Amino acid sequence: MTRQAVLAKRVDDRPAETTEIRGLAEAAGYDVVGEITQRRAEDAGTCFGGGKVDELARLVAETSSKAVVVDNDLSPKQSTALVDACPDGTRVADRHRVVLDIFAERAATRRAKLQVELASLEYELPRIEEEGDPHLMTLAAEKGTRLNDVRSRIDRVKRALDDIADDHAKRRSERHDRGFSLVAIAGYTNAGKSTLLHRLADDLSVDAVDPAHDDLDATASVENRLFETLQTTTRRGTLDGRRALLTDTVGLIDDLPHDLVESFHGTLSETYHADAVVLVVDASAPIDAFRDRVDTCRRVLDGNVDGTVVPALNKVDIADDDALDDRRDALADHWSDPVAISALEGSGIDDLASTVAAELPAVRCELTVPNCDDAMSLVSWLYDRTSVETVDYASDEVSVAFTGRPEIVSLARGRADELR
Ligand SMILES: Nc1nc2c(ncn2[C@@H]2O[C@H](COP(=O)(O)OP(=O)(O)OP(=O)(O)O)[C@@H](O)[C@H]2O)c(=O)[nH]1
Ligand SMILES: [Mg+2]
Repeated sequence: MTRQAVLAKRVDDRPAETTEIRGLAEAAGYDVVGEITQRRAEDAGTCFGGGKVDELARLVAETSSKAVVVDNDLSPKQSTALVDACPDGTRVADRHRVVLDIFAERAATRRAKLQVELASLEYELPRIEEEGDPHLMTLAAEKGTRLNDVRSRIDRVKRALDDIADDHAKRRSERHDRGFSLVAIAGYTNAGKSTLLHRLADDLSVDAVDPAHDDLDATASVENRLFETLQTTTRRGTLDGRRALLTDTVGLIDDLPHDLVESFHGTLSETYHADAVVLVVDASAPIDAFRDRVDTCRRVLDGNVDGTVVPALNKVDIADDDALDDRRDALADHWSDPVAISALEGSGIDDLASTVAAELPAVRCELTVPNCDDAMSLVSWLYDRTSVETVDYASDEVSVAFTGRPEIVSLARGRADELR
């Protein structure tokens, strides 16, 4: 069901750009029928100036809108003031609330649901503290109960999430043990992460590889809509002959409140602990927006990522050469030598795959063992976990050359020693 909404945005100085908040409002299911913007210092009580608030209220009434979507984070007091100024029944949602609404609507897995619930509870807590008339005893008592309910629910949700987070660390190490390198595809929302996942993934279904895990059967849907992806999706891929599991992650966004980022620790931890991170940036974004987005990615990734970050300048099919040079320069402050790609059309993908593959931990090894049944089972074990280059069978010996993750290579050496 679409609900009509008016956008409102206040900026201190720069021009008031509303494309992104419009995208967020639409992703949250609103039909945007009008907007007001204002360039002025923040009013502590109402965010906007008094005249602007009146103008906003009139526009809401004229367009019979049911909601106001504000591209600023409102304090509880500002929120209440805007609700009071607008016609009865108008919902006022700030940027933070809109992002929460989108996440709540789309969260599909238990983990994503818990994460959104946690972020929502943490958003509500200071608002409940603020609301009501404290000198009315009954209200104060009710408020006290609600606050306690919310606080204890926050504790329960955190504990449930901690248990799930442990599963993730275990899952990563199981995947490493099976010879897979882990590659995360990260970046700003709508940059083309899911499109890239489809490009890099093998046709092979992953279910056969790892049926026990819930991130494998979800499809990574591609849509020109912000936050299309709200849970990690993993596919098997072969990068320059290397076995990898590629994980598509939830997009980042400017001004995302810290607790919301925290609450998506599940998706961020896939990025933080991957062997390599492909950072997808949209080269077709206007240069100012491009810089802001790169900065947002830098803040989230810097100092947190174990693996190497490989930047990919995506959507080169719709960016001209001059624009690309500018984007490359803007990126160079943080990440140099991006691979230019079009995830949509497929250009640059092989180059990206080999750049990523070169960053994955790998050791080449040659083993020779006596020709016996156990040698055959060692060879098939290696086929399952490494990329095997050659196998030479002689009457009394078998030689195999392969490249694999260091821990797999040392296990293989141990097995070979047992056969000799
Ligand atoms: N022209 C062009 N469009 C692209 C390219 N890659 C992706 N797109 C489009 O960009 C939009 C977003 O693509 P997605 O792959 O869903 O982006 P995402 O980063 O996964 O987005 P979220 O999951 O919402 O964060 C879609 O309309 C894609 O078709 C590209 O290389 N060129
Ligand atoms: Mg996506």
